[in-house]
Amino acid sequence: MTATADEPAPYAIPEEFSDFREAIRKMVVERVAPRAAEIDETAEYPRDIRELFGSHDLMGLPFEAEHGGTGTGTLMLNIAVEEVAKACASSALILMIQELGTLPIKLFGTEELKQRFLPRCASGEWSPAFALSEPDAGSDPGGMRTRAVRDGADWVIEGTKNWITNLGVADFYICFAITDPEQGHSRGISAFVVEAEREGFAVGKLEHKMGIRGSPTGQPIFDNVRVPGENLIGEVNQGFKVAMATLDRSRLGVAAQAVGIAQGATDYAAAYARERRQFGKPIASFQGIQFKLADMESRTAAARELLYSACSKVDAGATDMGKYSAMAKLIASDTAMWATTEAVQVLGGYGYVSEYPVERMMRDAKITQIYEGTNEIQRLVIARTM
Ligand code: COS
Repeated sequence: MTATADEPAPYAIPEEFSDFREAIRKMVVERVAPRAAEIDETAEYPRDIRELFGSHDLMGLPFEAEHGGTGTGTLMLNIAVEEVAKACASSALILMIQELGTLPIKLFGTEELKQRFLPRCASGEWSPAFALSEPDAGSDPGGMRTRAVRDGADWVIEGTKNWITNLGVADFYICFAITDPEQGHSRGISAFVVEAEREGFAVGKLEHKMGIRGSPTGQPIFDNVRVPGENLIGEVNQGFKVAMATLDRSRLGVAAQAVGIAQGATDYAAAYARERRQFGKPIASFQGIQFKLADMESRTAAARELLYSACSKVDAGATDMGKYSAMAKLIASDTAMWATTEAVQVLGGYGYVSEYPVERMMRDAKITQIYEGTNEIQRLVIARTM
């Protein structure tokens, strides 16, 4: 079904989605939440959580049934991301990257590429990475330096990417490279699949990060990596559009992660305020705390409404999905940063120490305002449509 920008995008959550959400909630409370503090502290990629997601069919959420997925669409995927992020943002990123790193193939790849990569991602066996940014090309990926040169039927890729999620964990990297320097800024770029075992590929510097510490981020190095012509995604020199069309959809994952973090912090602060007594009463009985909690709950609910409605735009193929996903990402991430900061305030001194989860949530929230396009870039994307 294709919808235009003018059509409203009412979303309804089908009963099977609600049932699935309940099952995910239970799994998160029992299996993910107890691991969250440790994942943050050790900064180790949680392979056990990835296996858990695989065994509960979560890794299949980004994919169509014909490629081994659940075929349940964007709304269900992001409901799952939100539920996981309530307890552990690093674990939510496992699902988000499964979507971000495969969308280029889903949207633009040949059937051969789809069959080669998507089913093994849907089962959870493989995980991808999306390699667009570079040390000198963040908000402006059109200024990238990585080059790919044709050599017979192959392409040879040379360059270094930066801030790449899943570095060292990914089985393959979607690498964007300039294939025609004559075309100028943001043009003449192509997208390739580069398997991690290809000669010349190396795992470079890994970052020490403020948040999402259970997810490895860093510099993949492509030192004259040779890939066959079949690894080109979409048409040659059309890679910038592959990247933009991907981000138009994947930014909803960041929005969902942010809504989850905001709700997780709100729920924790509310429960704490009912237990914590000062001046002889639970602090939840003070209006100063009540107002904070009411605002946190309301703003998070508003962000969720925008997220779900943007997801239904993507599922309906609406022409203004990019604008809506940018708006959802902007509002949800600002809400997450604000709500987690308020949660720390509600907990006071306890909020500031790692024995309680809200300081981790506050650190995790910050990246949602930055990655998959800073919120300044989201405003630019939105303003261009007005
Ligand atoms: N979908 C499809 N095509 C798109 C598009 C979209 N959403 N947005 C732009 N394009 C196309 C344009 O139509 C243009 O095509 P033509 O060559 O046929 O004219 C081409 O891409 C270049 O577009 P434009 O000139 O608008 O590119 P800019 O360099 O001005 O960049 C922004 C635009 C700022 C939107 C882009 O650089 C951006 O999204 N930056 C943020 C990157 C980001 O999110 N990084 C995070 C990394 S992933 S963690």
